[in-house]
Amino acid sequence: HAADVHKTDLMTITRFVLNEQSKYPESRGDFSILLNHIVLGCKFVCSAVNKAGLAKLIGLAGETNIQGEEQKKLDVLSNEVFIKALISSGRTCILVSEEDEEATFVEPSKRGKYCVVFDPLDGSSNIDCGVSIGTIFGIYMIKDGSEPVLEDVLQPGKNMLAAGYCMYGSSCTFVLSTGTGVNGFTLDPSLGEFILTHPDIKIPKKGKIYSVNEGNAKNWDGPTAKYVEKCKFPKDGSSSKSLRYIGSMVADIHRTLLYGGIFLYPADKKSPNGKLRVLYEVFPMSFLMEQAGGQAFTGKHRALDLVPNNIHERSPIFLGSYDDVEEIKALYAAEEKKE
Ligand code: P6P
Repeated sequence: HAADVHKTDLMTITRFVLNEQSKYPESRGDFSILLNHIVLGCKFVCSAVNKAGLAKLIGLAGETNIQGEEQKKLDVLSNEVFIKALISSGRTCILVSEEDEEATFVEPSKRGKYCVVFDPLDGSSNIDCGVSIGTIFGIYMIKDGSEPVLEDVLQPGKNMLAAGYCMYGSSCTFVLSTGTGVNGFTLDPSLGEFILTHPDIKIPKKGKIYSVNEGNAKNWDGPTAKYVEKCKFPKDGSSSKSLRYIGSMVADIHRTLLYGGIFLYPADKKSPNGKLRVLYEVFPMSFLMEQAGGQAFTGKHRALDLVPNNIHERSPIFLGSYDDVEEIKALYAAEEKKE
């Protein structure tokens, strides 16, 4: 019977968000409208990404198409779709995209109270070989009701109201937290709806996987090198961890969230602040990890406490299972004591 109920009681992301909204009677549904526009953008990108391979075959993606028009690269196309969808929602006032050097300030007639930071197509260098890629986003409320200013998107990650990602892989999976846990939805192409498939995701307290680009090993600092060594040659007789590294953040994070373990993009001599961007990679993924019972650390402090100084700032990041991150925090703390 339970299975039948599931089949007939379709919990779509729209219904889910409206249920959430009903907990705030004073809410006018602005957040639900905003999220629906983000979901719309993801559905479009999912369809475009799935066609990318085919499009390349018939000379569309990234080259001139049969009408001789220059076909936009998918990440540029995705960015335009999200910018337009977010502005047309009438609920945003500042947009920060990985694709745009400057923040977008929405014109007054279309302004709302939310600020959205996003990477429209993270890992897009992996499209041609068919590796999963994704959209990552975070949502802030403008700090006070007056004129939107850049400081409204330079808030610490702990001030985010919501964060999530959409992974374009073998299936299209939308993972979202609005601050009361993490839920995953899978796109049913026949309905064009995201259906709740992973209710209340909790990351295992400890994992058996570490995820890092070992190719950077020669540039790592002491604590990271010691931690990875421990993963490979545990001193306490426990079995070594498996290495899984896809090189597409959404895919690596999704696996970490579901299976447990730790994802590391440390600082190194080449990149003193690491590679990943604070606003639209580090903060949303750290927000999700904490909401799922894990944690996120920069090598110095809790990732969500970081206050960014510019919209494309980078930070080292260690996130995943609570106990695994504790171990690397201890190694950095010991290093701190020596200095
Ligand atoms: P590296 C993809 O280009 C990306 O921004 C993230 O999606 C991914 O986690 C990271 O870079 C991979 O970086 O240096 O290991 O290739």
